[in-house]
Amino acid sequence: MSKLKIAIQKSGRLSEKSLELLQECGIKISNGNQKLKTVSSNFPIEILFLRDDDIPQYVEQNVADIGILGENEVWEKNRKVETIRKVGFGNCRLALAIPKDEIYTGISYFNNKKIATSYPKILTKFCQENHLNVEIEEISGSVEIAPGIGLANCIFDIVSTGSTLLMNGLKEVETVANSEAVLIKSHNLSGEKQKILDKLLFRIQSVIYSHE
Ligand code: PRT
Ligand code: ZN
Repeated sequence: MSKLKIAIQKSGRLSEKSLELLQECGIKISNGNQKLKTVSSNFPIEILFLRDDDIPQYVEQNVADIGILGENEVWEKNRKVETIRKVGFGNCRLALAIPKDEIYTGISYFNNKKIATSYPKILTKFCQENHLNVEIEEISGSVEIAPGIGLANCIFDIVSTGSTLLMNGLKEVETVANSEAVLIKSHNLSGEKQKILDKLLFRIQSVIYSHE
């Protein structure tokens, strides 16, 4: 019998909750996330532990059949995958922030500004929709320090409590999107794998209801 391959984050903010969700679905997982992959002893599933950035590509290419990751990564990577449902954790927002002493004049404030971000595609789309002419500085991490070190005027990043912005002398002025962890699937699942997925989805549904 074939196994459904699920990709989850190896180590990061979504790792523990993703494993917990599977365990709450009654799926026994033995090896933790030290290995690259592991199988369940009581459900036809194989778990692949990956960087969240790579999950959309792997699902598009059928290396994994399904995956759990932040919807922000699904938008940014823009791969051919299907978003099935939210899974009840990982809530955050994508927001624009500026130095706290600046006077914010509305969205046109960003015209001709240099914005640092790890999400250039989402930001480009937002700027096009709002007819903003900006310069986007793509960096892979520690985006919040960019204005302080003179790399950019402002930032576009993930915010959850807002304390990182505060610590770096920034203030949030526009929320561009709300994101949370979602389950995605490949467009080419076999009938057999779809059946396993339906079973899993039924269990996920019950787990999420029981949390509400
Ligand atoms: O190694 P890998 O590539 O797998 O991990 P990663 O470092 O890219 O991702 P990770 O683990 O930081 O985040 C995984 C996913 O969690 C993100 O794609 C979001 O969908 C979700 N998420 C939820 C967050 C946050 N909350 C969050 N607060 N991702 C990042 N942050 C960061 C943010 O970038 C900023 O630096 O936390 C800081 C802000 O937090 P506050 O609470 O100070 O506002
Ligand atoms: Zn990542």
